Amino acid sequence: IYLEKVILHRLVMELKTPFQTSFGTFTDKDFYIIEAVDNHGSRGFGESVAFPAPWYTEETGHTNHYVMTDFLIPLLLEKPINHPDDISERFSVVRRNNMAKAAVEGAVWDLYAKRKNIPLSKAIGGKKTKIDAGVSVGIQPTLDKLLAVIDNYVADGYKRIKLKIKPGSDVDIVREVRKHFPNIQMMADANSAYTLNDIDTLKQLAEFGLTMIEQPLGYNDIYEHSILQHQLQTPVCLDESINSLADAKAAVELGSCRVINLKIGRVGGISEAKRIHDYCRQKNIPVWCGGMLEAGVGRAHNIALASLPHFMFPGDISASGRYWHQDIIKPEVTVQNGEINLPEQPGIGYSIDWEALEAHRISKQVFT
Ligand code: OSB
Ligand code: MG
Repeated sequence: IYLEKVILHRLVMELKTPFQTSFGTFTDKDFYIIEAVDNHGSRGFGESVAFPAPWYTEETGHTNHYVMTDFLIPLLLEKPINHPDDISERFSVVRRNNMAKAAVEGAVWDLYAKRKNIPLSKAIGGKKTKIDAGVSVGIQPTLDKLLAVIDNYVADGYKRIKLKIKPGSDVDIVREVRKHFPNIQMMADANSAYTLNDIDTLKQLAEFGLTMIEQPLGYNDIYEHSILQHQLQTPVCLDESINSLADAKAAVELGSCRVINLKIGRVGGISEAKRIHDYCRQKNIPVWCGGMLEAGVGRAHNIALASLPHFMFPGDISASGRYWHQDIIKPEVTVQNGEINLPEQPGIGYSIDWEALEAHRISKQVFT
């Protein structure tokens, strides 16, 4: 692949409704669409998934922009690329900044699959023709509101509901939701809101048949989660703690979790996500695809990743309309009977809706 230029489109998109987690409330996304153009005029697209504030990990839209423009894009344009799997090695001179790396690598993956005239899912080894859709439900102002929101998602066919919990908004909430929805596949995500002192609360949640509890302890922790998992019946799923294959190995070997949430941005790209997927498959640790409130381009990458065989649970991969009034891709992502069909077009399989993208764009920069 001989790249001729990289274009950064900065977009601001307002969420349909604010999304509340244990650490803060999101109202909009300010992020970048990365467009890579090669010497044939083929174009690939990636999306930076960091949030406007460093609440979930240390990265933000601003740090993504800085690292991409000062380091990653020059490295990318420096010499031709044999295969997208080589990019993570080339970027390894930059420490961490995984979401910035993944955004740039993602554009090259899309371009590579388009040049081969195959869907991205096939380019990375995916075999599924459809994937199961789940939905992450933010913390709601009242229990009635929460039940009404879940009711709508159940009616839309979502196969798994994830509840956001935090101290003071946990056991009672989960009990009530389970009472109203006795049969739904349900899990809880704490986004690091607890400590080992809360072990009794976490044990109480086991009564309500949660398929797993996500990231209960420190965002950087692997050791204390191993202590917790050895005392907890409910499988622990790690999200924030897993930023690389090395982290996944440490967590699995120490028994810190029985499930891993894989996010392309958090681990630095599709290539590293595949390596973690393959390792977890060997170790019999199921994975599923997490979400970052993505717009259409990032959503399309997630759909492709989740087509790999060891994605064993519905992901936080929902319809475009779950977050956006108008997405930036055509067609938009839709959920039918709780499933999303893998697109069959080359690359990410969705076209850019340029009118929509330009409506949300606040600036554009070209690098050669
Ligand atoms: O922990 O997975 C998370 C949203 C913002 C920050 C962190 C997380 C989330 C979600 C929603 O759970 C994922 C999505 O629906 O895209
Ligand atoms: Mg999470």
